[in-house]
Amino acid sequence: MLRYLTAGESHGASLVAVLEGMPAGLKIAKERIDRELKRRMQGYGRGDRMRIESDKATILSGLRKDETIGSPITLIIENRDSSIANLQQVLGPRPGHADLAGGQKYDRADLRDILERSSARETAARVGVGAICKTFLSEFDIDILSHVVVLGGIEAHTRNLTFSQIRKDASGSDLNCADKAAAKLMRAGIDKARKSGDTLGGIFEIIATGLPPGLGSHVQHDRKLDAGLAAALMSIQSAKGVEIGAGFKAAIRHGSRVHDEIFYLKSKGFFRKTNNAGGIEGGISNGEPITIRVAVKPISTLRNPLKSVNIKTKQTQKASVERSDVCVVPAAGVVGEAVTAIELAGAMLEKFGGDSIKETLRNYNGYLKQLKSY
Ligand code: EPS
Repeated sequence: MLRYLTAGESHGASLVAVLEGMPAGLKIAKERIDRELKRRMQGYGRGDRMRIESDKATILSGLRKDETIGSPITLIIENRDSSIANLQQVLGPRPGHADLAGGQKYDRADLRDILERSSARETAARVGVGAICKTFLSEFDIDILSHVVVLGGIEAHTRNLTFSQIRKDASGSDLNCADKAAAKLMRAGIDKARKSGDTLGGIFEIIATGLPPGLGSHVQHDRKLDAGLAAALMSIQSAKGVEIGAGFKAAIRHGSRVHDEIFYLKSKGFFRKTNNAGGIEGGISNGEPITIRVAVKPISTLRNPLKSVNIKTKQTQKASVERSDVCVVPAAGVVGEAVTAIELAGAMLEKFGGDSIKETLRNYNGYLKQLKSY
């Protein structure tokens, strides 16, 4: 079983993650982890914190000579801004943030005690864990990308692009968007929102390729692959909706225009010409790419703040203003890749097991052989 925990406050000493269940014998390149951490910090519309930090991971346990040894892997990412002890108290909860509900739940008189942990800074730790899981998935030629498909109401036109075209075009964009013309309009939207002290949300898409059919299961609610992925993606700060394949559009079409017809070629095995199911049927991967879209709300810290109530005096006041971003959709996509990688690595290990990569690969190859004669 693959599991992980993160710890750390936004302005505490550091972020920490412990990942357990990764088989032994996997070569980990620290540069790959740092590259992912850097990607998370980028994106037009990010705030000043990203100019302060330069996220890098230190691995404290679980590796010997850059190779996993089966024991829990501990990652630590230091915060350059670790001013938590000196930060002023927060009394005006921001609508949309965890401030008020968290303050009530944990009975804190200073909402900083809540926001320090609810901040999306925590996602740096998850991106570190995700980079290790991506390395694991590479052993099976499973690849994951994210790209921005909507930002501030502007839609990117990418439906006809292949996986590699999207990767190429999106990675050259400071918005991780494969449609240049749309990205220009999105950037203008971010500039406008910044000027008026407002924020913007959007939608990112995740595509995962190279998956075998058979991950997850229809037999029990908590073994369904789509349910696990949806939970993982919904757990990203700012996520407000997850749709798999055609998602909400499938609800308004006839069945004949939704379900992906089945074909067979001896050279290819079973395959589809459409992928409205988004690669998952009955909670099981069907061998087609997994496609998921995640709706990201606008950041809830507004420089031109909304109405709120002082939790001490109960007087109406403006919500508190913290240093923040105008838009985090591209960064949220990088986090989406990470949590998808963690979920898929867990599903691979559930199906194929193995305490060493050699064993997992042997089991995997045996299954592929079995599928060939199905
Ligand atoms: C973030 C770090 C935070 C914010 C942002 C994301 O740093 P700070 O609060 O010091 O500016 O920039 O957090 C939020 C959007 C939020 O609502 O908390 C990060 O590392 O991703």
